[in-house]
Amino acid sequence: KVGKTWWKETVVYQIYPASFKDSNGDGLGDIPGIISKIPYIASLGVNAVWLSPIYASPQHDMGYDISDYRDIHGPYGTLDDFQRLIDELHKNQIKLLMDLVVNHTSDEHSWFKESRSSKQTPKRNWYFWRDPKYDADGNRQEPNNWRSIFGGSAWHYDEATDQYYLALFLPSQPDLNWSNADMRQATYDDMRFWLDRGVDGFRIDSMNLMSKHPDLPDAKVIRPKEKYQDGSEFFASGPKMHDYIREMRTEVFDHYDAMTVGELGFTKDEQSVSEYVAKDRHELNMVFTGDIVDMDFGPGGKYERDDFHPRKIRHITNMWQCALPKFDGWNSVYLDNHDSGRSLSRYASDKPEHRIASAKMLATYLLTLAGTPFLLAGQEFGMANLGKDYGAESYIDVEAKNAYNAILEQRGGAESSMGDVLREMQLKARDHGRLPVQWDDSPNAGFTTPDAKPWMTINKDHVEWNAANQQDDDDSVLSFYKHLLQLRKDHAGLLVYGSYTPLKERRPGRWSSDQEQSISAAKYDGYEVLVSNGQSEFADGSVRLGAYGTVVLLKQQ
Ligand code: TEU
Repeated sequence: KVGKTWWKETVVYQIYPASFKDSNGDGLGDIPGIISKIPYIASLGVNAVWLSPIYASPQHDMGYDISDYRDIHGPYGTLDDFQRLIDELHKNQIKLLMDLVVNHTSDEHSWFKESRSSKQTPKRNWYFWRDPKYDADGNRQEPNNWRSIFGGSAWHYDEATDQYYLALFLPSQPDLNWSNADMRQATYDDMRFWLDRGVDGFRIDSMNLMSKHPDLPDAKVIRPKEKYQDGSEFFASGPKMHDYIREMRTEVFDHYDAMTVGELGFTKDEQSVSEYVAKDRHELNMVFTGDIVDMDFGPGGKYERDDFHPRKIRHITNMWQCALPKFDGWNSVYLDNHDSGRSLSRYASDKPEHRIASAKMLATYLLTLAGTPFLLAGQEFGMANLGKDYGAESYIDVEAKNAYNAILEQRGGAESSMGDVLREMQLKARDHGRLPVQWDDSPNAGFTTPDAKPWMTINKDHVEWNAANQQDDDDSVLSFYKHLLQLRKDHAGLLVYGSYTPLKERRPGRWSSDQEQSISAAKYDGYEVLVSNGQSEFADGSVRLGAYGTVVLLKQQ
């Protein structure tokens, strides 16, 4: 009943270019490095690569701050390298998705330079410029009280023209004003530039932030002690959002059969999400909602603790798996990306005694649900977060650093009071998702030459946990992934196009994943084991699951 298309049958492999493979010994991954690993990528059985940004950029946010949409960041390679990458991937029947970051540009983009140059330039209105406000004492204030996603005010004063510009992420990432039709057309041209070169689609960054409430009203004051407040009510899924997507589709995507996946922060309710992906709306193929990766954020933000419980994953999963088919919408399924810690360390266990079973359990989750799965390079052989010796001063990502410093300031500068925050960083910080890929057990893990200085810490556990030493081991995590990826193809009717019905919740009480569970029910008579991670037994119609156990049962025909 579900319509068949290539992007539903696809499994996407996310490559973070800085961390994948360095070909020239400068300690930074690059495009020739990715090309050299295409045989490995093809051997996994994935059919698409999502490449995080490789465009020209000053790299204040690892390339999510683009200064030229039509050029490649020098240290990553050239446009010719990029063309070779597309062609080589296509020869191996692998599609290429680029990261489309058009909610904002870098402040070094020529558009912004021109925009900030004077109030009269036609590009002034390509960004958000507003006059200061003044308080009763005549002190200059920001135009509204919105907090930036990376901390501090979302507004930045520019002396040259005595106005503020809006930047929801870093000050060096000014937000584009999508209500300007000329700006939209220029952006569509940039998209065509890549699609004309053979790119197969886009992961669209911060998609739902593109339409803001036209009046940019003050956010409700939820945390009175803080100067800046969460304004997402007025900048996420704003009134023109769906007009922009439809225009983008008819102007660009429809002409190329391009696959689209929109990243939706803040928008999590069934109705709003369905408006992006319901088939009859002709908008996006699928979206990323953040509810699993944000599941254990506290009310004060990412680095505050909220109870994590496996039941939450089940609840969120059941919700989306059941909701989107009602609208003929398609799911995306992911546990890992470059904005978070590794799922193995966050949601399961990277302890030696549980690590293999945990990684295989998460693999089973990822690759047997309804929807298009996305995995982050390294996940397929069980990469984990950095350990406790990666201390506060080690973190290099701007998000974790800003959050740490803001909380430290609230606590009066007492480093000794920061233990709880550090624990959350060890689980969730973006540094962990950006670790160089551990290809082998050599110094620098085969990511770069042994004497180079890698741009990012290499996890010491690469000596044991790497792609090379799992290659020929039938029981390895890597072999398990390959097996599951093959099963998805062999059982596409079920694993890709099948429907999802949650089992009744049997155990309302608290349980944890490292305890044994047993599920017995006559209804499993006549089933056989399709997948098991070695932590399950199935006999006489009943299942026993050990710690982090998983099993897939197939009804015998
Ligand atoms: O992320 C959007 C976003 O909302 C994230 O900032 C997220 O809230 C945060 O990382 C959670 O820890 C996208 C990109 O994925 C991210 O890497 C960029 O920094 C951001 O946009 C700005 O382009």
